[in-house]
Amino acid sequence: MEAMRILLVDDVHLERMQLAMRLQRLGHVVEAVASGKEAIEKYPLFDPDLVLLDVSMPDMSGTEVAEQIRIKHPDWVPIIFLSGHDEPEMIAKAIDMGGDDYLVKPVNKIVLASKLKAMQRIAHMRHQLKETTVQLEQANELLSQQVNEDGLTKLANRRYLDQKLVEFIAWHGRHNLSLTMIMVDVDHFKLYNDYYGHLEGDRCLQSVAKELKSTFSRAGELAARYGGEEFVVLISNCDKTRAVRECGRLKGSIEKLAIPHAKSTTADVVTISQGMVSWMPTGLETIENMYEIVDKVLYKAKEQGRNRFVA
Ligand code: GH3
Ligand code: MG
Ligand code: MG
Ligand code: MG
Repeated sequence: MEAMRILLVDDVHLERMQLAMRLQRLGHVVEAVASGKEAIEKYPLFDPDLVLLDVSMPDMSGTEVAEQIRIKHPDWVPIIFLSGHDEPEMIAKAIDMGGDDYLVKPVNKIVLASKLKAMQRIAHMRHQLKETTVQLEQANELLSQQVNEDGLTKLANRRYLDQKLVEFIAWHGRHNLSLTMIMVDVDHFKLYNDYYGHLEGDRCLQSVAKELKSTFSRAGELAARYGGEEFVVLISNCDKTRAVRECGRLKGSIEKLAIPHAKSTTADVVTISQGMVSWMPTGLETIENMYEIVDKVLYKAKEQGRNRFVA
């Protein structure tokens, strides 16, 4: 069993020193204080596994101290009361006030050692519980990140995009601001896959996604994987003039990646087509509406020859 951190509280100097020494000899780390006030101050700093608490002290009784500790620190650390009295009523009251056990002074060596052993078990369980809680929190964090992330490209996924689009529509509607939505589709991607293989296709999508992410990384901008080789960009508080600029910028930066595409009839590198809408939401639009509209605009860009954007 591991050593415990024991906070010992007793107003009588000699008793305190003797008990502290015995506890240390048993291998524990002891912080010994003389009053309830000191105990309450030391408690959070020392972070004990066990509190040994004298019942009768002049400034503040042990039961009052226990009560305070229980209120301030809901994480349950065992408290053993120490007292010269062994009346059943005293014992009952001490337990009622938040104590876990009661030792009568002078404390018998064997009784002390075995009660400490019992408390060690509790300390051990508390430590394990803490560890498990930390692990659970970490797993939870990872999970909530993964829930919103596309596995291949690490962009926001469709689920997250849908959620943000709902929020954006409502927010821009309320504030009378324009919202821009761009749908991006990789040109001749089926031919790319057929010629270079699916794995190379995945790498191509990752490169395009990375470029999207760095192009739209400011506050109020979101790049997400809509599905397959299609992506959606949302830009908050962005009118058509700026949106046109953004589309042009993206068109250029994807071309500049210079990913060879031997089978494209549009260019000899991978290109994208974009459909863009900028509008002042009424707040009543559904996301399905908006995807449908922007998809139709994208289709125009495809029809007009690809590697372009249509607004
Ligand atoms: P267009 O220029 O008209 O967009 O033609 P396209 O070939 O890009 O469009 P189409 O919809 O015919 O083909 C899209 C292809 O994208 C088909 C599908 O296999 C591929 N694809 C979708 N998701 C993935 C993926 O995660 N990885 C890879 N490698 N390919 C994917
Ligand atoms: Mg006392
Ligand atoms: Mg497509
Ligand atoms: Mg395509």
